[in-house]
Amino acid sequence: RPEQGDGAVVAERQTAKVVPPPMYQVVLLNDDYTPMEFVVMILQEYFKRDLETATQIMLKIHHEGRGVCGVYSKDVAATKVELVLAAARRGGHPLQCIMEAA
Ligand code: NFA
Repeated sequence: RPEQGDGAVVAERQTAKVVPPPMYQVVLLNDDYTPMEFVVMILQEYFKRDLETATQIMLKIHHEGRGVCGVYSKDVAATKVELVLAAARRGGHPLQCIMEAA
């Protein structure tokens, strides 16, 4: 960073220096026991999806085995996984939730 004789720092054009933070997908996995309505509720409550979108994501998980609920920074994704797993255990459901690099 260039400096002048009087100590003033001169602004310099910034080139290809700002890198975005790594992002993580939060993924729900299908199982045979968790009720569909519970999964829809989880998607609305913890991933801020409206009823129609939550239902579409739930059905995708049901049919394809897994589905992305949202993409977040590492800390936010990790917190969502913990909150979803805690809610599932409270409800007595085996629902699994994981995070993976996006
Ligand atoms: N497969 C579950 C059922 O038939 C529903 C489900 C959907 C579970 C998405 C987990 C994730 N009750």
